[in-house]
Amino acid sequence: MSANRASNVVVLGGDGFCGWPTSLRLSRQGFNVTIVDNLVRRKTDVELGTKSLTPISPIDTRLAAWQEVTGQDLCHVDIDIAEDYASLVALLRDLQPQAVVHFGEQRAAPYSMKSPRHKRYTIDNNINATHNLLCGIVETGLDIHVVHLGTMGVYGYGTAGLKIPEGYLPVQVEAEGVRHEMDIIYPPNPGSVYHMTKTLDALMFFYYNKNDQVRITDLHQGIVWGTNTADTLADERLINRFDYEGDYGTVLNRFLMQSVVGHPITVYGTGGQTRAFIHIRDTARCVNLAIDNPPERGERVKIFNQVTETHRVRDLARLVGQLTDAEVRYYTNPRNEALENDLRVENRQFLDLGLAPVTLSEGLLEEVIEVARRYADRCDPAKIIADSTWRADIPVDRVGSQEPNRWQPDTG
Ligand code: NAD
Ligand code: USQ
Repeated sequence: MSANRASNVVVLGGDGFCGWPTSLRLSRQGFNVTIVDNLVRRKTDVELGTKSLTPISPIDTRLAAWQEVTGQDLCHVDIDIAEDYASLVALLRDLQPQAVVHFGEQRAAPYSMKSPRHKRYTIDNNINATHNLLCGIVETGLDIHVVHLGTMGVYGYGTAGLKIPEGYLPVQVEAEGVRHEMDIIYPPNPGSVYHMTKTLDALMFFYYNKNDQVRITDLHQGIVWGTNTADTLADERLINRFDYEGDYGTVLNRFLMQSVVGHPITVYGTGGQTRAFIHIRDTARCVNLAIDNPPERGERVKIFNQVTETHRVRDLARLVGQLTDAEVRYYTNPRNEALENDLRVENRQFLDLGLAPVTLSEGLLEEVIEVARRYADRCDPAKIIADSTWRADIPVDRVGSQEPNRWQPDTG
């Protein structure tokens, strides 16, 4: 094991859907992993009257199981990183981590649009969490690499005919007859209050990198699907969470779960949205690659598009429908988004670092279906339809129809 491998890594939000399998992978790779998580996601399940489709163990049971299975220690510290700045700074001073992986934000777009309280919580939580981390690193004077989980949603999902570049757009401007070439941050175009927090995070990264030379990698991740990794499968108590309800459930996992419990597949609008996807196993691999390939001090924020493929929502619905004989239905879109979009994404950097992507295959879809089947009795059908809408004038559609739904809110 190299000295590098023996280093401390802090995983903010390490009890969550992406953070848990990533923490396990990093621990298995030999990093000393400390999970910082205030367990708010578990409390949100209580608020929403729902629970993970998979029976996730309490955090202490998870850690004990990992110790038993691998002999590796994983620690958990309960800090609200948005509220308790002093404890976060004390932890950084104490551990002097090589890297902090930052998953610790409210990540559901529908939850962020539920009510003024949810909008304000999402902004307060996510912006303070990221700013506390950056400010705290500068206060300690430590040279810590921040690896942040951002989103493809910072770009919006249009392409203007080009592949969405990895963070920076080369432009030419003409001033007083002289041509200048420069890279600008790709114009932000958030589609929800949640996505907006990620565009604001990006601006904070730009500033702290410029002013204080904080080393930062921002991973613009697509929609994560799948449930387990080899590590979470090692013991039933290590199982990863599976969100299926209207706020936190994401599209492909939802469609697979719906097909199992006999609910129609809930395509919003025409299903014309094209989105970027990545399997949960690649999430963990990419974060590992990002830690192993940090930017130099003084280098600009490194931005990766953490995606492996793109798919149109209605194509995914058809695929799952054909695989499982489930009915596909179209619902009034609770979101304020385009009826159709094309999406092409540059993702060379991770491929160049050796990522061999896990892409959508029948086998992997079956794997998720199998998990959903095993725990189908934990599903509350009443929680499947999304009841958060992007605007008060958008109706909640609990019935759907067989035909694509082209209704859109008035945008003046
Ligand atoms: P999650 O909600 O399952 O996990 C987030 C974790 O952070 C939770 O365990 C929660 O308790 C913790 N947390 C939140 N606020 C905190 C605070 N103030 N202090 C301490 N802990 C806090 O979400 P996830 O799906 O694992 O997503 C993790 C990150 O990856 C998010 O930032 C999200 O934006 C990003 N991401 C997720 C996806 C996806 O499809 N799940 C896609 C792209 C990007
Ligand atoms: N959709 C349906 N039916 C459903 C659920 C969703 O048609 O039952 C559609 C939505 O209208 C949307 C698309 O599927 O067009 C994706 O929705 P989603 O809920 O799967 O994903 P999103 O809200 O974008 O958010 C998720 C994660 C978020 C992450 C983001 C990456 O929750 O944390 O940032 O994916 S990305 O989409 O690339 O920006």
